[in-house]
Amino acid sequence: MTQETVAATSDAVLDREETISRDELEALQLSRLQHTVAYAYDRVPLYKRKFDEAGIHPTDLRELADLGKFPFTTKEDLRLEYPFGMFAVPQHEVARIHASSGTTGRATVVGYTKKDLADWAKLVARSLRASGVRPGMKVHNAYGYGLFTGGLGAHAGAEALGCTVIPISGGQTERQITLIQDFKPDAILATPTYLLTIADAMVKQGIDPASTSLKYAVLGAEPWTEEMRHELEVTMNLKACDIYGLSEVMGPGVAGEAVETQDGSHIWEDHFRPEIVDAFNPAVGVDSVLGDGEHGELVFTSLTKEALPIIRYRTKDLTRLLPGTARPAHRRMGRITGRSDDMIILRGVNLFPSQIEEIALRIPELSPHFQLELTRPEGTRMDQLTVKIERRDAVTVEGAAAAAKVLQQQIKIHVGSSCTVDVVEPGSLERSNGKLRRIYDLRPKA
Ligand code: DLL
Repeated sequence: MTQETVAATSDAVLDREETISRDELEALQLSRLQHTVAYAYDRVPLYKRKFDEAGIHPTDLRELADLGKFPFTTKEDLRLEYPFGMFAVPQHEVARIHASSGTTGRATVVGYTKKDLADWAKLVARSLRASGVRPGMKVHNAYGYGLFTGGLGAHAGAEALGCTVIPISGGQTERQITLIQDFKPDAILATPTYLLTIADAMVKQGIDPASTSLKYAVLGAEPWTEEMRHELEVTMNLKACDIYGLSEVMGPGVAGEAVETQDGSHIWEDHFRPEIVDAFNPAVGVDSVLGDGEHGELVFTSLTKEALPIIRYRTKDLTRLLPGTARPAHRRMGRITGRSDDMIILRGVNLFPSQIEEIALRIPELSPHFQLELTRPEGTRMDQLTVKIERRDAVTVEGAAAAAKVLQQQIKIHVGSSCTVDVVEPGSLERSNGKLRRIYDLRPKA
């Protein structure tokens, strides 16, 4: 452990910044923020241009609320500056590059200095520790390795915490199961839907998923619900916590959940300043910033990053900020209900896949394996939603048909949308290998 750490809870040593007061934290945020906006303005032409256009200067940032006067940064900005235009250091100081898959346009490229990598590892270690992982534990890392930040990000954090890391990456589910049986890891790091795939495959092999050595799961990279947490905890007999992050801001470990409270991820506010803004209001300015507890789009400003300082990045993730609990100075984020660009608008009603997950998992006959299909039957202008969902193994076809009716009614009551529910055979829908695609938009392209 470094000198920055002090003893805090009975069985874990926390970073000093995890235990400071809110006042001390905000003072730290202000000085780091003042440095970051000046640093970004001086080193990244895009920020200079945007600040100048908005008539704002780094010296205008006198208190934390002044951040609301600065322009937002979007994924589009990163795409336009592809590949390295947003980097604030010369290339030889960039120790690592990651990138998004680029399936919906040009990839977004992010970079890290040696210090950025050390900070990232520290924050992932902090998140894992909050979620129950301890030095000396064996950690099975099933996040994908490569340009995706999940694999290498989680790996470095687990190593920094002092764990034994098993770098299996995503996929090859049979092999994952063999290694879990043979190596007896204490913790698993994966997307929630991939952990479900693993549990399912275990059952198929006649292995009880509750019988493994796994005690902790640290899950993220896609939206998931309390119902899914319950499903995984019961099926696998472990404690499942959330980890949140995004590559443009760092990667996994921007926020992490405490196992003793399991009440949402604490945003590590000594490194990131969060804001919630009105997702559908393009206005820039202090007025567009919403208060704690209000639902909107999460926006982040990095406070310590060197290679890719990011100012007011629009994540498109919809959630709200809540007061800190297990780490009182650091605010929590509510569950991500969805992304603003993943929202289905069905005859005027907004709908997210996580709402369907929440409702479906309360119906015992239905499994967590579902897809949403959007169609527009020929000759009509009406969009139609079909929920394809697998019945549980032990359920009869008649039982499943009754469950389908219940699901349809519940969606109508709780979401307000009419849809068709199609209960399908167990094992017939595509399984996740990482981030699962839930929405299949089969409507004719305009
Ligand atoms: O998914 C980083 C990550 C890896 C986080 C492993 C956690 C674990 P990106 O590929 O850039 O980075 O995708 C970021 O994924 O904006 C959210 O929409 C979604 N996301 C990430 N974590 C969560 C979570 C990684 N815990 C995007 N809950 C984000 C809900 C999440 N959504």
